Amino acid sequence: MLLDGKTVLVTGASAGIGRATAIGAARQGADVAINYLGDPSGALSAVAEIEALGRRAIAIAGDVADEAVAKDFIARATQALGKLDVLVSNAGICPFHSFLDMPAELFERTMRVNLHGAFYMTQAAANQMVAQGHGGAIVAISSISALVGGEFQSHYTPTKAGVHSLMQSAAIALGRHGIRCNSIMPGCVETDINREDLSDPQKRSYMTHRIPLARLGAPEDMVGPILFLSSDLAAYVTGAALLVDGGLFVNLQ
Ligand code: RM4
Repeated sequence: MLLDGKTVLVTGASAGIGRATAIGAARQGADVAINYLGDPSGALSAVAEIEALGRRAIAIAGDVADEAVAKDFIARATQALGKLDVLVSNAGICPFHSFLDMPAELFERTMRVNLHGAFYMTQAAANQMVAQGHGGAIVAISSISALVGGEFQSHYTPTKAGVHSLMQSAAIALGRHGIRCNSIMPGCVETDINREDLSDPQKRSYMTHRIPLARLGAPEDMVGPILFLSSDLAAYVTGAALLVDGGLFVNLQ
C-alpha cells in the first residue's frame, strides 16, 4: 500500500483526474478529503466509493480561485482526518477560445482558477505541513501545455506553465521542511474540460494520431504517476515534472 496511513487532499475531485486520484489514493490506504465546486453528486459518490474501501473521506465545496477557500479546505480537512500528508492540486478549467477576441473576464477566470488556486492551496497546505513538523508531498497537475502552445488555449497554457514553475519555487522554499513539490504533465486526457473540444471528430482523430501509444489518455492513466510522486517511493524527487502523455510531446514525425 503506497499511502498506508496517509491523508490525501485533492482539489477539483468531483470528476476526471481529481476524482480518479482520490479513489486511487484510498485504494493505496489513504484517507481522503475532496474539494469540489458546483454539483456535489460526483464528490459524494467518490466519498461513498472511498468509504466502501474502508477509508475515511470528506467532501468540502469551495471555489479554489478564492484565497479563503484554500485556508478553509485545509483547516476543515485536517480537522476531519487528523493531519495532512499530501496535497494534489488538480482543480482547473480550459474554456477553449480564440486569442484575438478573448474576453478579459475569461482570461482572468482561467488564471484565477488554474494558477491563483494552485498557489493558494499550495501555500495553505505547506503552512499546515510545516506546523505539523513531519514533511509532506505536494503534487500539482500542470500539463503538456506548460511546454507547448494551443491556438485556442492562450489563456490556459500560461497557467499550466505557471503551475509547474510554482512547484519548482515551492520545492526550494519547502525542502528544508521535508516537503516535496512536483508536477504531473498530462497530455490529451479526456475529461469534462475538453469533452466538447474532443467531440469534433477531426480534432479527436488528429490528437489520437499524434500519440505514439495510439489512444487518448484516461483519468485513470494519471493516477499511478500522481501516487508515485505522492509516496515515499519518490523520497528524493522534488522540483521535478513527469510527462504522462502517451508520447504526444516528443512526436514531431
Ligand atoms: C491539455 C492539452 C489537451 C487539452 C486539455 C484541455 O493541456 O492541451 O490537448 O484537451 O489540456
